[in-house]
Amino acid sequence: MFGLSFSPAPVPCRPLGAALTGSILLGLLTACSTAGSTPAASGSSSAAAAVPACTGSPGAQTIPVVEREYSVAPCSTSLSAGSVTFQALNQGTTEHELVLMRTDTDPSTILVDPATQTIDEDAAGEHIDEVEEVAPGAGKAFTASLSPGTYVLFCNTDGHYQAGMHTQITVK
Ligand SMILES: [Cu+2]
Repeated sequence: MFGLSFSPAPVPCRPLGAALTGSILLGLLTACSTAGSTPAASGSSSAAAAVPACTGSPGAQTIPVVEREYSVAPCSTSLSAGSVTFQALNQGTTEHELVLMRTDTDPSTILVDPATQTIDEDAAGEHIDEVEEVAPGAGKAFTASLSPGTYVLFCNTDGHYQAGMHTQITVK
């Protein structure tokens, strides 16, 4: 599982890696975090991977949404009303889902049930559509016809919402 996507991540600190083969990764990470001269501008696993650009046109948009632990990153948070296809792209290492809900509530204030570690998708707003069980490295899509308003894109896998997997979007 390490080999697939991130193993040769460039470490933007110092060019001393070549000499230190065996324990380079750990060594460089330590060097990075303590050196401080170059705040990890790229390469760290927490740095945002590029989100593919939005495509289509107002009324028929396609919106890539990159999911990882623990964030939901659409190509844009300001969309046009009409047909919108959301493409959930799981760039994380665990399974995610992508749910679209219409609500005016600030997503950070929506209650998470401590027993289930999820939010109530029907109580918190109007559930529009979703894709479930998006495997790491995989993608799934759904298309919705959206009227102007405020929505939330989120993952409701146990514990993921409160860990940060929610993003508010506005449809105009
Ligand atoms: Cu998730």
